[in-house]
Amino acid sequence: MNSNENQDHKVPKDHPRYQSLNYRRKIIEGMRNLITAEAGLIAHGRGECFDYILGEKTNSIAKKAIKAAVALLLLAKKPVISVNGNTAALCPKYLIELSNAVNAPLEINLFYRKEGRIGIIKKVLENAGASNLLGIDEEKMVEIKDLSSNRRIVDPNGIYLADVVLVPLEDGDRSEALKKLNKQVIAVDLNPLSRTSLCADITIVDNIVRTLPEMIKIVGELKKFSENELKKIIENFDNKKNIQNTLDLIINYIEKQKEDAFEILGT
Ligand code: PTJ
Repeated sequence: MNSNENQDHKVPKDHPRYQSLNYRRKIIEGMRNLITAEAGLIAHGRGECFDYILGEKTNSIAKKAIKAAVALLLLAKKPVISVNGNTAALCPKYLIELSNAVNAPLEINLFYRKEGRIGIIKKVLENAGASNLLGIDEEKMVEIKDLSSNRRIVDPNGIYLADVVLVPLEDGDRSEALKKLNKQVIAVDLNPLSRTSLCADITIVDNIVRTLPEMIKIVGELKKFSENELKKIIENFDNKKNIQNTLDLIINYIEKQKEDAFEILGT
């Protein structure tokens, strides 16, 4: 990247939307460095829009899903965390921390398999401290059934064998294919209406940059729980109800924003 481009994306720390602009910068730089797909910018923008109407914070509904997700990961025999370009660009260190905390390897799994992307994402994760990454050795990869996108290409020791898969920022088809293979799916998706959100076993409607640190914190709490206590958390979790509650939260948030806007407009 040349110095002009660097300057273009420098965000002043006192900017009221510093954090949001900083994550944008990471996605843009990620695209220039081949970490993020071009479409990753559009996906990020869609996510920002949903985050906006969720109040840009991890609400109590998302926290319930996070707790159930952590319980499921701790109970899993072969959990795997799927990594795409956006997550690698936004929060590589948190991915590694969660992977270590719940003993779930990271598997690079891309929708857009542009040449060189896997190697570059591997480097990003390794520079952030990862080891034993899956999804790297192209020659050893296998395919999962009923899926025509590139996400069908999986590691024979990872997603292929996994009982629980954490899929952040997905694109629909794969979650359905994983479900058909009797795997349990945990989705992190700011859009509560996406196909991924609606077909996952546990849907965390939240921004991945906030979800991962929250998950890591909850692992610390739930690690002391017995197997039965963890099972109880999952039994008491109702994904359908949680998504309905999220939609109600969005409706209420927009109603409130409408009132506030009318006040500003003086009507
Ligand atoms: O790196 P690749 O090649 O694997 O491609 C990754 C993308 C994200 C480009 C690919 O999976 C894709 O096109 O995804 P979609 O269909 O755009 O879906 C992404 C979903 O993630 C959308 O529902 C967004 O609202 C949501 N999303 C975007 N940013 C975030 C997010 N959810 C949580 N946290 C975010 N930061």
